[in-house]
Amino acid sequence: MKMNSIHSCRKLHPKPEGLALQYGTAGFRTDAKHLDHIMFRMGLLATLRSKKTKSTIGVMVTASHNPEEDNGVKLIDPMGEMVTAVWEGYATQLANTEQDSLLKELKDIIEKEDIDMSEPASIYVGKDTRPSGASLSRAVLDGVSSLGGKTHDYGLVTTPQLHYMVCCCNTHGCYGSPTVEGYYQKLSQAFLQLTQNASNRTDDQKRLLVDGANGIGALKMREMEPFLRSKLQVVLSNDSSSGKLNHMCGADYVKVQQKAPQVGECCCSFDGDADRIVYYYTDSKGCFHLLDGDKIATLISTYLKELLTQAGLNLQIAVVQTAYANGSSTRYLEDVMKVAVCCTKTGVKHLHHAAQEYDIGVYFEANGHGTVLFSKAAQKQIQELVKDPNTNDERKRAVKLLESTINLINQTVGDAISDMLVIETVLAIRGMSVQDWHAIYTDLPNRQLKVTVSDRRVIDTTDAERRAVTPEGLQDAIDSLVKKYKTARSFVRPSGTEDVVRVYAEADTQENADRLAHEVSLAVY
Ligand code: NG1
Ligand code: ZN
Repeated sequence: MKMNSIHSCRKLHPKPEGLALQYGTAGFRTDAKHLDHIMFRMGLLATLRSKKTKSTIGVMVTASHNPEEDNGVKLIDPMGEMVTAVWEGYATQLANTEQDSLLKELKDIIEKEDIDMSEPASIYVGKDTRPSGASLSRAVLDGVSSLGGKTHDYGLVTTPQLHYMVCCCNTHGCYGSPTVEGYYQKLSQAFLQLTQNASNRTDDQKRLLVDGANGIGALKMREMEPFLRSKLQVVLSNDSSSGKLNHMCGADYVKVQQKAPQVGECCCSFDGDADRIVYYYTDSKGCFHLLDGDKIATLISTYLKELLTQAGLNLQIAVVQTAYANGSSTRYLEDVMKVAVCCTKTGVKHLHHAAQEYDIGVYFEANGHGTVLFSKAAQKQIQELVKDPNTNDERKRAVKLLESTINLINQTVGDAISDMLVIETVLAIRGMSVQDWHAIYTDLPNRQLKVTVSDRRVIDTTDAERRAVTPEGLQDAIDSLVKKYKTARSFVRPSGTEDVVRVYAEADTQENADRLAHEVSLAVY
């Protein structure tokens, strides 16, 4: 065990005294200036997690949709999932321990988890395109080597690519090959196979404007394009390293500002680490129309439900949403589609776990982060039906489409590139335009605002964050404001990634949604 080397190495990554950070909705996230010691310590923790699980663990250096000056880090568990809540707790403890107690804190975790330090450790590291990424990922690598772990530095990759790679490694290639090329091959093969079923697509239908948020998604889309053999013509914008990451572009900008950074009939935007996607278009009158995570969940679950019926498979499908899901989407899914809908707290780890409870769990946050999970049993039934010689042609076609769709989906985490290919496939197979898709249901006008308060943690929530428990009186105030409007709903919650309180409101008109959001913001102060 090389614990002694920590003594010397830790001096290179000192913790500023008194600085306390928390492992939030998606890891640590703050101004990159404050993160050097966090990265080193997450390298240490990932090594312990690897020894404990006897598996490869991922460490992704990214701050997703946050401004370019920020950065962050999150750990990826063996199956490509987010690390467990207990280890999130260790991460916070280790991050906030003052320099002279670092070794003691590590020993505590080793003891509590009964970790055999003679086990080998293997860590996959990746980063997005932020300028701070290079030195911060070096700090992670330093942390791993301090405990004698082995690293594979993938350099610039999207967050979902690193999740995919970790899963491939720990399933010994069953999920695919753990290389960026393996990822492109797996997804493109499935996409080409699926779009063969929609041979009459016009060139216009194959053309898609992609806003890369000036981030890693643009870079990786360019790498992937040749694999798609012109079956999708991607026109990239905000793809330069000179443009500022997430600035006036990207999925978060489009969703929250409800504005298009590019004008066209069929556009989509990735976020800074390419794990989120939203679609939109501008109509002939110049009006902007958004197709967010709720619309994506509706499109995909409708397609899968139809295939299940055609294949004669009795598998339970459900959609998992959060409080931010537009009320119209929930109503459409439950009342028209007759699909079970479940609501969890914000943060993909919550949605992911809820989706694992079903044969097929489609989960999407309204902001466009999501994927589809197929249970092992469901995948087995689908594979067996493909091979069954007694399956008639109609059933066989449906079940083969299901099988290829599974290969097209990155089941480890929401993935902008994979989701984009799934959406393009569904639109092609169903012969739908983005306008047809938009018309499935009409969103309730809504508004999201950020409020800065001295301590956002005074707000505590319940009921999947839809009601505030503290401070006293806040929920009553929200309730009485909501009552003034028709088909209205509003809630507040502290953000887990920024130092703000988020306010959400929806109502019968945009003016009323804006007014309600503003009034609720004033109640938060
Ligand atoms: P916070 O900052 O906790 O609201 C945001 C998003 C989440 C999730 C995380 C991780 C909203 C309202 N919140 O979390 O959905 O994507 O970032 O990136 O969009
Ligand atoms: Zn992201």
